[in-house]
Amino acid sequence: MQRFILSTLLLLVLVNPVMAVEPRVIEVTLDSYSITPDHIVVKVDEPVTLKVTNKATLTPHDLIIKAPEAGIDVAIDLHGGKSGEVTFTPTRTGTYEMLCDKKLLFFKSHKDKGMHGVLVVE
Ligand SMILES: [Cu+2]
Repeated sequence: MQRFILSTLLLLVLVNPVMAVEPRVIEVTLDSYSITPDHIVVKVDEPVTLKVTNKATLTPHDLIIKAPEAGIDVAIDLHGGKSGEVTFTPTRTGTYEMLCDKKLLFFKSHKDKGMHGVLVVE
């Protein structure tokens, strides 16, 4: 009987939705000059991990999403071939710009060359 109670308690803990806080993992690839996917949809109050890889051989790229009002403050700077990740929980619905803000001297910015997209929180 005690064993039954213990296993019932364990089951309750396991199915408790409050315990289910594993972030959703989304893979993002940076390249010269693209962000893939360039349209990411996440849910408000759902933790999300962005695993970001810079596929370019030499060119450094970064991923910037600045929306502190929505709990989002992403800035990952990656040398060619490197990966990094960031975890956050969006707190407000909306559409937020993501981009690479690199720019070399008088050349066009990476954003202008195509490295931009949107993070949609719904
Ligand atoms: Cu870039």
